[in-house]
Amino acid sequence: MIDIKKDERLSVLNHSCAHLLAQAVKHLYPSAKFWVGPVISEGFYYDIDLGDYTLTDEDLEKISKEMKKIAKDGKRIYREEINKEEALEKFKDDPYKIDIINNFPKDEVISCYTQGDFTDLCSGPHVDSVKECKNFKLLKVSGAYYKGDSKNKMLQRIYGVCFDKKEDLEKHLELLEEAKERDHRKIGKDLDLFMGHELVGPGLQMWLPNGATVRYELEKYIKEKEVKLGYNHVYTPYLASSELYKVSGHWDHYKDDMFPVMKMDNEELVLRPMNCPHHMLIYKNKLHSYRDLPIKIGELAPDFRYEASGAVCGLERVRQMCQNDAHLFVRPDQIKEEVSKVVNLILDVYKDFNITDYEFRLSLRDKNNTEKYFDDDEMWEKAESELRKVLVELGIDFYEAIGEAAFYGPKLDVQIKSAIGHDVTLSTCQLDFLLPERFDLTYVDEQGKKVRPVVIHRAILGTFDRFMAFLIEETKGAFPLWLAPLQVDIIPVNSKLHLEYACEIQNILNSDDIRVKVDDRDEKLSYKMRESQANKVPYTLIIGDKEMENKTVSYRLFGHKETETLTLKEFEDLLLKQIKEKK
Ligand code: TSB
Ligand code: ZN
Repeated sequence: MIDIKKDERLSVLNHSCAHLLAQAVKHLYPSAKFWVGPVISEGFYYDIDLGDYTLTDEDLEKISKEMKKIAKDGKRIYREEINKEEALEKFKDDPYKIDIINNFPKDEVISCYTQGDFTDLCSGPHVDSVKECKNFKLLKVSGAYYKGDSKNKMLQRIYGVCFDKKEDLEKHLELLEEAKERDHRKIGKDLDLFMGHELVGPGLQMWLPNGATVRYELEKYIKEKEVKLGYNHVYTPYLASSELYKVSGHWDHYKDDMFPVMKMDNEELVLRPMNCPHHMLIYKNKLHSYRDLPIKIGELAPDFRYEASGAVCGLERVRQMCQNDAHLFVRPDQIKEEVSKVVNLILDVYKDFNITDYEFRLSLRDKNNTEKYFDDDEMWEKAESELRKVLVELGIDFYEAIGEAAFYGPKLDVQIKSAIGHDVTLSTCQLDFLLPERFDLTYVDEQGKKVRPVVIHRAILGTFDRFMAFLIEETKGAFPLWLAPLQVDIIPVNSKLHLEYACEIQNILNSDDIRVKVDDRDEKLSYKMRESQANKVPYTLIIGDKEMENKTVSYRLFGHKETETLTLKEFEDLLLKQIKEKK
């Protein structure tokens, strides 16, 4: 889907359309007060204060009609430059605009844009005439706190999008509809994969049997892969004394993302936001020689993060997550090789899941943000350049993002886009010279001296939560055979006559660990087949007289209309082969 903000022309057009929206709102609700109306990747929005009144979908239609009228009238849009004093006078009835103006330096030249009877404070640029904004659509209205702060008043945010051509708008709206259909929250509900509940709370999802089956397969898949690569898996507690996070530095640099301390007697416990500190202690539990390194400690580990309630999103952003985590303790001379191996593992896994639409991002620190990042220029420069070198050597395209590093070091993140357009990190590989220092980790080098190892933090599937969200959207819920919650749905044509043979097939496939069910309900065949398709079961078997007599199975593959027939043995072998090959 097009990123409006990245397209220069569309960006200006959408900004002008935000003004057009504000003008229409002002006509219909003269007491409306306006905050800001920026362009975003999805189009534009405007934050508006309408007192106690809450806008409805019908109101959006009314506003839309008024916008069309103004656009048709076709007034020109004029830029005007004024000084601060004039601006304060011009917008004296708009407290939010006054707030913005007050933040300008005294001798700032302030620009505003006027179209007909409406003037807005704005740095521009804009299109020449409101006529150009006629192909728009208002998408939705939602609440938004003034300045994004929940202590402030809730304003109403109207979202919209605008294109030059009617056809482009229509195509875009179609894509939006499609994205809604692909949204993992919708599919997750339709296919009984996971659920939330207000009594549990925002960002806390429950995995239902279907979703849990997929997750179990994912866990098995990645753990087996890691074991082959020399990882050792551990289990560690989800709680720890707050002291642990004071040693690690989380207390100073990550506290806002953690749940508050639990105080008992004279103890202070916290829910862990990451697993690194526990793994550091496991490494430190023994003396290590240079010959033992790299040591790879892996864990499928639950973590807890205080994500804002407005930011949580299905399984994509949760407050309790389970990381596919590992910490690699390496010698400095092993950094390049081990980071390359992690990158190759990411690429290998992506091949298995047929993931092709992603971007590598080198996430760097923001030097000016001393609150988030520990202060050691030399350490940062070294770590950042090591990661950059690996990407260049592997010939991987990437972009750099300042301010996206972890507090302990730079990251190599793999970014993907969700169906509704969120840009999120799936996999990550991070280089860390800090935690080994803070935990005083050592190994004995060839000269018998104690020296520091380096830590690589990495999560290949990221978290099972976010990976599942991604997988649901990629497959639209039609999981590949090896992951499908139910792999084979057997429908006897006659639930009495053909039941015995159906159960015989079920037993054979069951003994191969294939997930299979016999649908012996007293329903019509066509109804059962439709339901099987709706549940996106890879193989639907139809078992009647012919199949029973010949010891064959007739099946329909999900999404196909034709029926194929094989002997039971051939069918069994086909399934086993496909599961093994992860087709
Ligand atoms: C890789 N200490 C490292 C670890 O060793 C770490 O915690 N890195 S992280 O903060 O980047 O998190 C790892 C991965 O978890 C991210 O790449 C992302 O895929 C996933 N993740 C982060 N926050 C959330 C969340 N709120 N909900 C779901 N998944 C998340
Ligand atoms: Zn870590």
